[in-house]
Amino acid sequence: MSSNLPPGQRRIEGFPRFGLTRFAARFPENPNAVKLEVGGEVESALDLSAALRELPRVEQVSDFHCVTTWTATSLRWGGWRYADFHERVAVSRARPKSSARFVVLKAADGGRTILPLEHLLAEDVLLADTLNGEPLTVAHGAPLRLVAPAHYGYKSLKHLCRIEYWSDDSHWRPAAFRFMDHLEARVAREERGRGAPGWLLRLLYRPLVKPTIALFARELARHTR
Ligand SMILES: Nc1nc2c(c(=O)[nH]1)N[C@H]1C(S)=C(S)[C@@H](COP(=O)(O)O)O[C@H]1N2
Ligand SMILES: [Mo]
Repeated sequence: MSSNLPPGQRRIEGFPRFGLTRFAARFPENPNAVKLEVGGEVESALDLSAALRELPRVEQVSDFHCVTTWTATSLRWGGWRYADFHERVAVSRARPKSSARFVVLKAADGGRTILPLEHLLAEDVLLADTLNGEPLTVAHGAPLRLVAPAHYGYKSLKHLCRIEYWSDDSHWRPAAFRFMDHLEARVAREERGRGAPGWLLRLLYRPLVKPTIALFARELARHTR
């Protein structure tokens, strides 16, 4: 898993805190209490966080690919499969329209992302609350985050607190510039952004890695001291 990296990716030591610059100094108000509202085109909008406890826990080891070209290898995530949450909890209790094709995910730091429902149902997509055997830290998305290893890191939303089911993507407003936001963002196909080829975005993004890691570390230190 770790020896052959996808196109344009380079292995990084450790696992840096990362994201769009404007999220560097934003943190969830309550990183200890899981909240998971389900809304959008559903019959009943409700908080389904308690229902997670009814689902089987899973662990998985996967690599994590940031669109800016760094890859953190062999991260051990623990939590619940999104497919289990969807099929055993969301469908029966929130009752999304049968036409639901897209899921918008929203975070307690103001972050958001979108994925086609079919990709969220893949076996390796988790709602994770542990990393390497420890509860998630604020740095890595406490109290709950999405982990979608086949997609660039910007789909693995940290501090997840709301999920919305939609029939189409017409409600979707990207958190970043539109060219940076691919609907699917599959790593194997190098779908880094839309309208611009992956190889070009690699070159644009690579110089941002070091300063962004430094900024996110600085703001975390300021927040936790
Ligand atoms: N809520 C939220 N989720 C987010 C981000 C963010 O800034 N806020 N950044 C995204 C990006 S670009 C990446 S690469 C990963 C980084 O996850 P990490 O900070 O745990 O390394 O989180 C993604 N999910
Ligand atoms: Mo990223």
